[in-house]
Amino acid sequence: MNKLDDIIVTRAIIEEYMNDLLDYTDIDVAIGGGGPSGITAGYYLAKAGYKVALFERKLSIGGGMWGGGMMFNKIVVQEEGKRILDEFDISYKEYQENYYTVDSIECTSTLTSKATKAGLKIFNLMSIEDLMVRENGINGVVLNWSSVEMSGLHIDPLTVRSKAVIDATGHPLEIIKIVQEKMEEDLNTKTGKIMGEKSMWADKAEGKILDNVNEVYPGLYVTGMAANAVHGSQRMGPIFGGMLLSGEYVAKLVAEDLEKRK
Ligand code: 48H
Repeated sequence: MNKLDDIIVTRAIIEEYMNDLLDYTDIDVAIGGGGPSGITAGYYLAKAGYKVALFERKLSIGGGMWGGGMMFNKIVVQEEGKRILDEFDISYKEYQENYYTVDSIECTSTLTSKATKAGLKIFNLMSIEDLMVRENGINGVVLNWSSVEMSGLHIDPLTVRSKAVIDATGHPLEIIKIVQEKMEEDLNTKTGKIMGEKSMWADKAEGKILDNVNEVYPGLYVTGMAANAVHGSQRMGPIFGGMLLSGEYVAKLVAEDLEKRK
């Protein structure tokens, strides 16, 4: 083994991380939440050439996908979602017509690996605690370390500018909640407010999810479970086609918007 210097290891980590963080202070798209919908959105946006960062509160990426259904680490994907599994080269087994089972560990880790290789930058252990707002709507995200949030220490956050923000925070739709609490204008939902998630009905929930992906406030898009929750649709349990497809679809909407703004 070559001789090693502990301080070079330390300097390498600090310098490389700081370089990344500085490089991502002004970006095209900020995604809040690293569950399946956020990672998929990040993959397609990065693949299309946008500068995109995903901020995830937890240590691990993957949100609610690792645990499958009630800790049986399998998920189900229906026919329509299969082409996304193929895009990522994730294996699946036909259980019966229209129902494919997927190993949730392979699925989560492969989504993450392919997305980061496509150019998605992931910052874990950071929470979006607020938004940067200008006359035209949302212009960025306000971040703090999750450990600061968890410890309740009074430490001011830092801000990243982005042309668009995606709420992929799942059931609690945390970013949209900030907008509802702090902005005076209505949200782009039927009632102008958060309509709230309804009880389990997989068929309805999956049938509605792509209709629920939208620009819910100027500059702020919603995908994944948060899309059904903001528009008052059902939950779907451990079937994940809608999460993957809504990630792909929100990426398309955001890319179209960014092209128009050029
Ligand atoms: C940074 C944050 C913040 C914040 C939260 O819950 P997720 O997996 O989200 P989706 O929508 O991609 O997938 C939903 C799916 O996992 C699920 O729960 C399903 C299908 N449920 C159906 C049912 O019936 O129950 O991931 C969201 C991620 C998590 O990792 C959070 O830690 C993270 O967002 N997060 N990250 N800043 N303010 N809030």
